[in-house]
Amino acid sequence: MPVSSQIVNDIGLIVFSNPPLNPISATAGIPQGIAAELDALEAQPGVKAIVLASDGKMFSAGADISEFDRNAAEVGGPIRALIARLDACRLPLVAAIQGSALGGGLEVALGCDYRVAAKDARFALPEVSLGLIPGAGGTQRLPRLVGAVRGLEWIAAGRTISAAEALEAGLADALTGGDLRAEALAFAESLAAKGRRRPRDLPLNDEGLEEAIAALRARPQNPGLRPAVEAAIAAVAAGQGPDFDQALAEEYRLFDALLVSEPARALRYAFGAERAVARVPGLDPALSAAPIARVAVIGAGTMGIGISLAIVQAGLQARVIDLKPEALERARAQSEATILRNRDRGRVSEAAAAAQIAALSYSSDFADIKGHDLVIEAVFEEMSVKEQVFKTLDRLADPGTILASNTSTLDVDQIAAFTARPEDVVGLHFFSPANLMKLLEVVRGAKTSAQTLATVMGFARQIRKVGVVAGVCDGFIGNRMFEEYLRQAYLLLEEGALPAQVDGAMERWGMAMGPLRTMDLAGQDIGWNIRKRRAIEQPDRPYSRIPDLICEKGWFGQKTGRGYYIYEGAGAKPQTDPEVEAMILAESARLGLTRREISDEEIVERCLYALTNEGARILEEGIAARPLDIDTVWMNGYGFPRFRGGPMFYADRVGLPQVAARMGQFAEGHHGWAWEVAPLILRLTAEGRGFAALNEASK
Ligand code: 3H9
Repeated sequence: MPVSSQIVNDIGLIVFSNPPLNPISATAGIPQGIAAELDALEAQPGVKAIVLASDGKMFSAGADISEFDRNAAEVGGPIRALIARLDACRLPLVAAIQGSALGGGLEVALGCDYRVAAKDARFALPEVSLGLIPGAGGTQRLPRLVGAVRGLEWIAAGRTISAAEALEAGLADALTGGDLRAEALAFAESLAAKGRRRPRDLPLNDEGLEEAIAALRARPQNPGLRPAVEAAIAAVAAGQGPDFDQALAEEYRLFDALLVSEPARALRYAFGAERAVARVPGLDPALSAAPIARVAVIGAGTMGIGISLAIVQAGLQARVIDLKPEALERARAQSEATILRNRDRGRVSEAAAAAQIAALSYSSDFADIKGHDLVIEAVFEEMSVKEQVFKTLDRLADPGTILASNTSTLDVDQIAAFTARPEDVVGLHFFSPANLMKLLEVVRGAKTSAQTLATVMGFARQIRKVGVVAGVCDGFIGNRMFEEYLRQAYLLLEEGALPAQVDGAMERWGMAMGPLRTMDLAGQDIGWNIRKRRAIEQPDRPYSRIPDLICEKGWFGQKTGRGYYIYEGAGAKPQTDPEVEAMILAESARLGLTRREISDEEIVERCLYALTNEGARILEEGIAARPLDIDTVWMNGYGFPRFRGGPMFYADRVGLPQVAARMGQFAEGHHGWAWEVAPLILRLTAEGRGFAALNEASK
């Protein structure tokens, strides 16, 4: 039974259960069940108060997000009806909160008179991060308990509140380190004679609200979350009026409108996609990941340092192995400096920082890879170097140790063939800086075993990365698509745009950083090597010389102080470079192109549809299993705005027929190859379907 009740010493106890996280799911009958048990208990003459509790590690993760796209008009109904029922109850109500009370879960607790919580409980109304606002009374009841200014701050930031802060603010009424349910029952017993204290009946302290709203509006905002923040402001401000139900109706109206808005759709797609990537099609879900505790990282360069930091930050042991003692010393110094900086900035405690430093060890002896569950190679990106390393690993590593390569472009099958255990070999492509970036491309070789794959996906979770499985190809999912995106950026420069316009258009659209600034940050020299290779391998594709001209000057980007822009000093803003602009104009002239005015719209469409088109080819080749895998790569590794949902989701929202038609128009320019519409897009368009259908079909 998802909801049950009993009577303990004249106190009613309702317990709901919807594992693992207890969302208030109407499909599972949670709100209806709680209301029914409330009816039954209220009808019992001896019952003096009621405790509402849940089973499991968390009180509730909120309303059931998986229901939001089914019938938007009905989303609010059941949970709002339950809270109205709580309001109407004649008996005092106490919520017993363990773990977290989030979103709609917290709103149900706010429908009770009091909240007794475990000492380590946490509270949040995180709806804004989904492009929403609390839509079951949270914007009205929370401010009445903690004040309008504080309530708005918490809602607008989706902030997580500790139990201690909740107690201090009046959101929690008692904390316990002991038996929560027993404490909540005792608390209910102590107030049985007092009658009800409904949060809706409390006066609203709105002192300073106008100033707080002005300050909130003045803060830099993620453009995708701005509509939700504005709605939160409007809803909390509506609470200043005399009629609670009218304010509540305003909140419901704002929530219902946001629910079907584009940013909210994209943000909840992102939420689902980032979790769905862990369910790898064809991989037996019963196959459990072998635990990883000790990891050896081969190579003490930038990637090796970042990877080893990510490992120790997640509480595992990392041993960095490099033949050069001076590289190890540099790695040790850099890693310790990063950890201590995190400590000084209050990101980790003193004890955690000490534990991270202690979990790092260094060796220049390859024989020290013995005793490790996983070895991650992060040496120079050159097949002959990889060959040497993997032959050594094969000779020295314990049987069963997983051997991973951090290669970003090389053939993982070829690397696996250097060993006698290709089933234990896999690609783990980290993104720089590896201790910060969420994405981990998990490259499945032709012979990688299902067990190896399951274990490294578990490892990705352990180190708090979003692991996405990719097949073997040059560039895997992300970098292969990035090349097509960059190709358009370069061609746009030849045809009439300038760097600041290309970057500006993409950034205004929502990309964290424009393509040319990204290359300046990453270092132009890396791209240069790949492009030289491509010019030979792919003679049919349009090739712009502009980045080569810049590289020939030695302008590799931020690290050399110059790239597409001029950078004066560390962290300085990019300045327009007249010499670069002159070079671009000269190149257009050399090509015989009459430069033209290019709209921001064209820049955005060309860069994005190039991504979508290559993404479709990647799907056709089975390099990515589902469109959602591609979208997750782009949102977590390339600064694609979550409120746009990734290049495949976005193309669906525009409509594939429209996307294909625009590609056809672009093909009329002088760069035909790039706009040969991928057969998958043509097929889906003919079938009247979108990429979403492929995600659905894989469930
Ligand atoms: C809301 O409440 C609106 C109301 O104000 C108004 C209504 C009218 N619903 O993340 P995990 C699933 S909006 C459905 O891997 P963790 C999740 O998809 C909601 N499912 O665990 C996954 O399923 P699967 C406000 C949910 O420990 C499984 O549970 N609430 C929900 O890493 C495990 O999740 C939020 O925004 C849900 N609400 O992280 C909180 N939550 O295994 C959203 C989770 O099939 N949730 N699932 O892929 C979270 O932020 C994280 O899940 C949480 C746990 C921090 C709770």
